[in-house]
Amino acid sequence: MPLLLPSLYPILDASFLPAFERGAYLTRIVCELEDEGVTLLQYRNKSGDEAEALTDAEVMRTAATKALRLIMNDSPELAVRVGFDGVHVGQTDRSPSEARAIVGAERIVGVSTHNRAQLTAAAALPVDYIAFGPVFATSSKLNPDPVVGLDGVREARALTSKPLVAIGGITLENAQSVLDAGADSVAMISAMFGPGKDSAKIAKDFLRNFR
Ligand code: TZP
Ligand code: MG
Repeated sequence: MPLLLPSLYPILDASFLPAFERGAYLTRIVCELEDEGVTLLQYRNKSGDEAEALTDAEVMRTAATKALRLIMNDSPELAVRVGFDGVHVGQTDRSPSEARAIVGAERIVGVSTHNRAQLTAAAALPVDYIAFGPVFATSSKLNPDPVVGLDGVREARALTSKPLVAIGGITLENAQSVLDAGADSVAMISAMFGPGKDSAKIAKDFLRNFR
């Protein structure tokens, strides 16, 4: 059965986690997002070591119920080890087929794509969803691929019937245009997390408008 993607797919980047009382913050954010109706959440750590990712992920797994599906970025091994519900791999990580072999049939496997060739290739792979972007300019990724724009999302939609996640520069303000272009779900990092951001309130406002 195809995965039913929620309209909102927050990605919690470890760079936004506080140095002080990190575990308490993680527990609170996971519980608050779940209370607001978030059902899919990715953990992404591009700077810490494996021990840090493992510790964070264990806190998240303990805080979340099974109603909130937790996705590990990059590492299928870590996803299995901490009991996450899936893994998200990029073009330079393990291949989706390798990831699938590691996490098994029941867990979610998602893949990042950035152009038409990657998207078409991904459509034939054992993935539950395809992420496509950056839709708009982003500062959350080092050396991002060229922006695909709303036209890119429309083209992606026409090229695959797999669940489609749009990513890159998406905010509460432009989300409608991205969903209208055919995305099933929007992933957001910097629009949801970071200094001064009330992530739970942003999730609530989003889901009130776009559920
Ligand atoms: N892949 C394509 S764009 C991007 C990733 C991981 C970063 C998205 O972050 P933001 O802050 O929502 O633009
Ligand atoms: Mg990756």
